[in-house]
Amino acid sequence: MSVLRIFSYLPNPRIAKATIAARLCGVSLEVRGAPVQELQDWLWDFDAHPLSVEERDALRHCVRTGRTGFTSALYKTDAFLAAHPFGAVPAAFDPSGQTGIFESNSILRAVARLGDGRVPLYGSDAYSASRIDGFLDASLLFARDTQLYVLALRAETVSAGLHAAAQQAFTSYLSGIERALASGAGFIAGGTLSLADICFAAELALFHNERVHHGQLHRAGLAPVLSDGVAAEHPLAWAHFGRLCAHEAFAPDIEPYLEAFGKH
Ligand SMILES: N[C@@H](CCC(=O)N[C@@H](CS)C(=O)NCC(=O)O)C(=O)O
Repeated sequence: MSVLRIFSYLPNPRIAKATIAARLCGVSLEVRGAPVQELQDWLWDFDAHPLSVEERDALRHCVRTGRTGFTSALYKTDAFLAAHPFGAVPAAFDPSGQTGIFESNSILRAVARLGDGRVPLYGSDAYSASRIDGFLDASLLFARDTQLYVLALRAETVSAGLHAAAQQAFTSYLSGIERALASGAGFIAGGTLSLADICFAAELALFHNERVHHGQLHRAGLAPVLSDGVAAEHPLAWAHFGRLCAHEAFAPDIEPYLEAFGKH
């Protein structure tokens, strides 16, 4: 039986954080969702499902304007918004549907806690767990600026300001990861694979969206952030990303996702 239900657009590397951790911990997840353009015709709820025409008519009162990444109206139930006050996906629920878990890093933490004892992905004590939290917090800062950039690329509205913020966030995050790996311990937060590595791989995979927008960047006189120079500037981080992508727990999610953007 699944111990967590997650609703999202698919594929989504942020949901891959949870599915990778679940593979490693032996936790069973239920994933519901569809490609991003189809979620406007889905019920955003614990019982998420594609809506029939009749249901859409009956649920007009649930229609809300999308805020981030969605320009269409979305059918979010009151129960969904009670469980997920920020109204975003990925959206996870406990088996009763009463407890909503939001933010992909916290959904990732939930999987690790549910699989506790099998693989110590979330540290071995308060200190190591908190160090992992630090990497997850740093990744969220990276993710915030790069989300705005990737969404603007998709909408063909990228500006020099958004590009500069993404470049700054990218360099700052990758520099920290590079320094962490320079200890030689083998993984980002220490000597074993942790949530910090899973989050890093998923967020960097997501950033590969930039690759299909090189034409737009060129027309705007902007250089790709994810350029050939990244491997030279951040060699440890880049090699670690390559190793993680090939890892048996990561590959089922990350490899097909990256294939859509060409080889990394
Ligand atoms: N930092 C969040 C990002 C979640 C997020 O912003 N989701 C957007 C899609 S990219 C969303 O659900 N938007 C709903 C809306 O526009 O109403 C995470 O990692 O889970």
